[in-house]
Amino acid sequence: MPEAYRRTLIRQISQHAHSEIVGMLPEGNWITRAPSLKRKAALLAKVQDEGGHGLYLYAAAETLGIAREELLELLLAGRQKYSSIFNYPTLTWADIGVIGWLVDGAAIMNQIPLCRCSYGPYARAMIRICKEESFHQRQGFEIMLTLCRGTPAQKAMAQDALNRWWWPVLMMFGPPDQDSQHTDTAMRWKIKRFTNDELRQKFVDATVPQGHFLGLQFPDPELKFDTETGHWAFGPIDWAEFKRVIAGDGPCNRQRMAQRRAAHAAGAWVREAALAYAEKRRARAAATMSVAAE
Ligand code: BYC
Repeated sequence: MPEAYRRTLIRQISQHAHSEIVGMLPEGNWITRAPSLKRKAALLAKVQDEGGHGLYLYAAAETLGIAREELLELLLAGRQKYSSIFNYPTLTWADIGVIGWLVDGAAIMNQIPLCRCSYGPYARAMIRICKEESFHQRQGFEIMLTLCRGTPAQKAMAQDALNRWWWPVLMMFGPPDQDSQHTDTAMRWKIKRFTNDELRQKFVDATVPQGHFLGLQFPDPELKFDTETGHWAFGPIDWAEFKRVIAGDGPCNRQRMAQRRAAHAAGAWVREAALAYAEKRRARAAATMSVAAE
């Protein structure tokens, strides 16, 4: 395998894995405050799914010859990125609806093509992840539908969440094509199948009618359907904000990393116990083998 291809895959897959793990935090914030038992059970399952996605992806990265421990150290040392979107706060229950509807919706748009990427272990992990993300997207849309059909205060809460999340969600697809460092090679190597701007446009085209169905307004005065191109045209994205967030200066970057570091430290005894148990099993199996050989 060419070294540059391997390094590109490790970079993308590990950042993707970190995003899944850090992505558990904003939603985890609402598990104890979900408005009903049904909502709580669904949210709990969704957050657990994200943890599982992180594990499949770390396992896919390990096939490239790097250990999960090393990748986690890079994340915790701030030397590898995770998605910009998880540095925004979840202020109300409607944010949980918007995360499912838009963040998981954007994730699906980006990840479906990855099911056909040139590296098998990544592509195979993506197949199951995409199935689960599609359930997540629906649960988010259903939360939004309930709020939008509810009281005026609930509808206002849904609108406020859309206003705060819309632009950061568009940034999830990465910088515009002319500023994207990795797109050309990743497309040539068939890791990426579409450019950042192509996926962003597909997402806007799919999502705007859904928002209108909910009776919501997008916080973009320039959003309009272009009959010539057949696409929804949208206003300029604040790329300075994106750069600030990925450089570590978003609204919640410090909090997210502090929570991850604390969770990692608190889990040390579990990792140690698992290793000790594996060592005991290995020693027991070796002893049984040597008795059998005698
Ligand atoms: N946030 O050359 P570019 C999810 C970085 S969804 C932070 O275009 P590339 C989930 C980029 O890494 C989110 N950083 O890069 C959903 C590069 O920096 P480095 C995770 C970003 O790789 C719901 C630099 O900017 N999804 O997990 O060709 C619930 C230049 O960018 C971002 C994935 O990771 C960003 N938004 O394209 C729970 C999908 N955008 O590495 C979880 C797989 C760009 O040189 N990844 N950067 O330091 C991809 O498809 C591609 O890596 C990207 C970026 C489209 C994200």
